[in-house]
Amino acid sequence: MRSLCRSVLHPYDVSAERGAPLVLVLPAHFPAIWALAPGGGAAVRTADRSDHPDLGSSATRCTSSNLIALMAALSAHDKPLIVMDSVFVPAMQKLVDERFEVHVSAELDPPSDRADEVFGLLIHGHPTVNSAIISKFPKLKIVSNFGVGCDHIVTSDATSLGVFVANTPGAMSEATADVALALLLAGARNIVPGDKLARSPGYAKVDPNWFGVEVHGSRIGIVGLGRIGQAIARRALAFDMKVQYHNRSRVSEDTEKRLQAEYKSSLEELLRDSDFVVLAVPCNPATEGMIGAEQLKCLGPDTILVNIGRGKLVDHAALTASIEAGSFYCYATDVTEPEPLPREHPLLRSDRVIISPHVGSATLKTRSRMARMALDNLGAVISGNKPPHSLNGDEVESTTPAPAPTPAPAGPGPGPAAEGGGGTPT
Ligand code: 8YV
Repeated sequence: MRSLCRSVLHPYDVSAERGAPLVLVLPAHFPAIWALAPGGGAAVRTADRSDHPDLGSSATRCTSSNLIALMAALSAHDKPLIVMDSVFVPAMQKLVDERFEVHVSAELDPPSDRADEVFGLLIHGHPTVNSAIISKFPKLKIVSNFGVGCDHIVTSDATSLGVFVANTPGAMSEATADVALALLLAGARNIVPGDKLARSPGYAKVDPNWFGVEVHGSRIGIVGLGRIGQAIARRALAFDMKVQYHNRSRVSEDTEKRLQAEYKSSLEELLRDSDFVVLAVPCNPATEGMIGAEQLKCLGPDTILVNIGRGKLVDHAALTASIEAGSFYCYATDVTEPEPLPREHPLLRSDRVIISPHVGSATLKTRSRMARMALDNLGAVISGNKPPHSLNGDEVESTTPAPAPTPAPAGPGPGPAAEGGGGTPT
């Protein structure tokens, strides 16, 4: 019985000497279990009740026979409960299922009768998370975003409700920079219309006067020289491009030297002086709509504008007008606003537009790294700690009394923390 207790109840605190009361210290996500531990017989008592206000008053003792039922229930509910908006591919979902009990709900609804057991949301498909969603879960501690950009989460709502918002910075920088270059090259060298032409039934031979735009030796203007922007700059150097950038604040001299990057304090000047412009900034109230009609006018007729940030960075009405007027060469983007664009949207009909379906981070290696980081954020909170990558960690910590630490559920150690800092989503 004792070894069974230890194995079933591990990693929760158990002490069971023969003939002595069994002491169980269960974390807050176990309230339902205690209904299964009626009084009588010998064996179960709680630890210091004042430390564990969730424990019911009838949950102090149970007989050895109903202890078996209790343990069976414990093993079924052994893992902390989270809600996901959609599941991962099996290889990644396995990482989640090893550590957590998962309820899947596209609308982010709790499982019936268990709303107060849900301690975390793990969100995958950019659902809106605001106070209305968070309020469905009375004991929610964390919204763990699978991705770096958190523009779909109202972080101020989460903070005021004492809920951490965590993300996965750094995990996808290289993969996303690869896609930025793929879009840039495809736009410059007419790869998409060229592919259509080469497959078309009447195709005989390419017009010898149909040209693309030269990439090597050209000037790239990177808007946002964060992690992703820097990964793009390194790739651009390999194409002998001159690297220029605009940023909220200038990067260190070392970084500028390493990337041979020239700072432009004016966005408009960067747009005027670049053959390729890549948007790699996070979307927030300061950057939303940063490329509007005035900025689009700065682009030259052969300029290619690449967007791997968020659709909302670009005013789509102004963009459509500019594309239709042929005022710059090509808009090559991984993101749109909305996503997807309505099927009748004029941008979908233009040969000057290339759209990849938000796949910047979409490789199994990168997405698995992101999953591990998102899980580490959840695991830290279960252990009573601040998530390693959070947007509001300090604020939530300073307003919330520290929870009694509970042992972290089994699982791999911390993810690639060195890659990512706090809440700067680039
Ligand atoms: C998505 C992203 O998170 O990191 C981001 O900000 O947009 C992506 O990596 C990913 O597509 C999952 O939705």
